[in-house]
Amino acid sequence: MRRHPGRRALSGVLAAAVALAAGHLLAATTAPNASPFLAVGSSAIDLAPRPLKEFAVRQFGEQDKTVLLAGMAVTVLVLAAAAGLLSRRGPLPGVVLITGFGLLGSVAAATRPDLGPLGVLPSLLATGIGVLAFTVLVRGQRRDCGDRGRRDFLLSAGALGAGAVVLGTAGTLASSTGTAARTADRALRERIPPLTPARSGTDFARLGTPRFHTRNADFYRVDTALTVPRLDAGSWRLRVHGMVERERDIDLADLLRRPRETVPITMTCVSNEVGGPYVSTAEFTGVPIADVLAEAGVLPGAEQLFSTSSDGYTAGTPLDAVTDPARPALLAYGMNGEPLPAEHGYPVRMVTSGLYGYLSATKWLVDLKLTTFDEVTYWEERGWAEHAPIKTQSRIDRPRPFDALAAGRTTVAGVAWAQPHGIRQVEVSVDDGPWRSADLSAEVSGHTWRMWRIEVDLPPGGHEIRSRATDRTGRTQTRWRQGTVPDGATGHHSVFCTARN
Ligand SMILES: Nc1nc2c(c(=O)[nH]1)N[C@H]1C(S)=C(S)[C@@H](COP(=O)(O)O)O[C@H]1N2
Ligand SMILES: [Mo]
Repeated sequence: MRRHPGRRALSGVLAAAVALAAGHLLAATTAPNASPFLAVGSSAIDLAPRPLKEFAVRQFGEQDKTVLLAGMAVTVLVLAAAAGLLSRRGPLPGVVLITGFGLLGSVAAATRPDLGPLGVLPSLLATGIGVLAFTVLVRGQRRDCGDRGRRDFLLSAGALGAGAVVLGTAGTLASSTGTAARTADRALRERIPPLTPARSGTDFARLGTPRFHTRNADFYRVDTALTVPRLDAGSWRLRVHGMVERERDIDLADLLRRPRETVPITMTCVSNEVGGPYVSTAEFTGVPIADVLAEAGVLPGAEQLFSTSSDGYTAGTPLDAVTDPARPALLAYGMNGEPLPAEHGYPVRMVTSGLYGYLSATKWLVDLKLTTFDEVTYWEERGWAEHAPIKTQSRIDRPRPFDALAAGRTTVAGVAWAQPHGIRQVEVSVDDGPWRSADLSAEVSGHTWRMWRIEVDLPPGGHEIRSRATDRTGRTQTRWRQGTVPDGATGHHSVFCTARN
């Protein structure tokens, strides 16, 4: 084996791969997030310092999790190959590395909020299999270095490689199917009215604005979940407790029996940069949160509705927002005429008009606790604000940045939002010239976005077009540039383009 560095490196890689795959499969049959690979990934997400997180979101957008997993895979395989190379005199270096990985996975799994103590089992199994596979490969090599040794090595390496692929694929398939509770799901579908078609004039999609309703598949997605939680509608329960007179324990049948509301709401993420894509609109169906709270009887002194998801994410919504009769705040189970897609919180999530999603829109909701603001939430621990009303914003969708246009008259169009108040006016300025008022789309409600368009005259040359919105309280979007931390970005969106003769 001393003379075969390539085989040693490959042994390390194969042992690591088969170990991770075995852990992944065992986890898939119980709790998918207990997969050592995913547990470490989830912990990395939770432990990442804020600047790193922002960088990842900015650089990779919704692909950030794929990039993380790919980076982890490369790191593990490179280290495993290195440990294999070091194992010249025997398997010890590789065994140490694999055990180290195993410990890392166990610690990560043991500290995940959504996993019980059994969550470490997949990591322990993976460690055992990894150590065994590596030892067998390295030891087998020491016995025979000739052609037979070569053949034996290729055989066992091939078997291990194939085993890793089969186990890993089986694990991924098993965790994505899950147990479907057909009856509960059918009851859910029956309670959701078909999507109300948007009235004409509510968007300028032909000019490049979004359509009024964002399709579920196109709705922006932001969450900390490395694998999408797949909850079973039949066994879903929501606990309502804390500062209440009567604790409640609600199941889906109970929720579906209650009076429901169907309303379009525009959701916005606090991480949306000026001009960014994290804003979408859907018609949500659900039960007013206030109804459930009234039933539980909120005790005096409660300030915050502290919500927890099945995967341990927490958010704190100011109580006055969810009990404000002027704005929808729902335990939502329907989205655009369908049950919530798994990515958007199936079977039940919160949606609150006028607050950024991180503190008002918990997906995969399982627990509501009435507390004071002393109880600190996931994003607050990471430096985001305790209160975060959505800031009035406008975005230019046409022209696109750096478009080359024909000089002369051209249409500028975009979208603006100011939930829960709504948009009163959008103005556009070219090259810091006077602000001119744009035409607005038909208003649906203050809880939804509004599209705008205007004709401008562009002489040949480079131009900067900027927009600003004024909400129904009369407040105009500030030009002052501020980043997304701690409570949402401000500033005008501006687009540079060139006009040619
Ligand atoms: N369980 C859970 N709910 C969550 C989050 C999360 O990470 N986990 N992210 C929140 C954030 S930051 C936003 S902006 C919205 C996004 O909802 P969407 O992905 O359906 O658009 O969900 C909120 N609810
Ligand atoms: Mo967000």
